[in-house]
Amino acid sequence: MRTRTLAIIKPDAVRRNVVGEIISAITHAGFRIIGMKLVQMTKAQAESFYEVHRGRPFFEELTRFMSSGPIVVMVLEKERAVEDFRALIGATDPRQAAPGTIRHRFGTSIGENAIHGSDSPENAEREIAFFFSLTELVDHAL
Ligand code: IDP
Ligand code: MG
Repeated sequence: MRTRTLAIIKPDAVRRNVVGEIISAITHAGFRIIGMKLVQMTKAQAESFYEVHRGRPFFEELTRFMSSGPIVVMVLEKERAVEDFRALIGATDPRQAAPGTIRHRFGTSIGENAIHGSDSPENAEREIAFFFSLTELVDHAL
């Protein structure tokens, strides 16, 4: 069964002009893009998106960074989308991420790690609804 996940190309990667290379890696890995937009979150929106991390020592740095510039938000579809996308992006800290993963290739630090991927199907649904309405998602089966 095809499932969905939310991907975000983070402000560091947009600033470094590697959006095209990252999208290429994603589509070559077999994901279908069914929604995509370029947006800039406000600080309050970033705090809401990362609500689960409120209280963590890096919450302020994370939400400041995620609202610091444009991001590319995508809804991706694939068999086991959540698990396979987490494998494609690699460990949170780019130095720990396996060679070939997106964070290894494009991340620069644990905070500025180039890309986000939902960590469970439940969180994927919440995160997709945070950025997209139903009419903004295409149906490749049609
Ligand atoms: P994940 O993105 O791999 O799921 P989480 O632990 O959920 O990692 O953290 C969310 C995001 O918060 C990370 O992708 C990273 O950008 C940032 N982050 C996590 N830990 C740190 C830290 O120790 N310092 C700065 N930023 C961090
Ligand atoms: Mg996480």
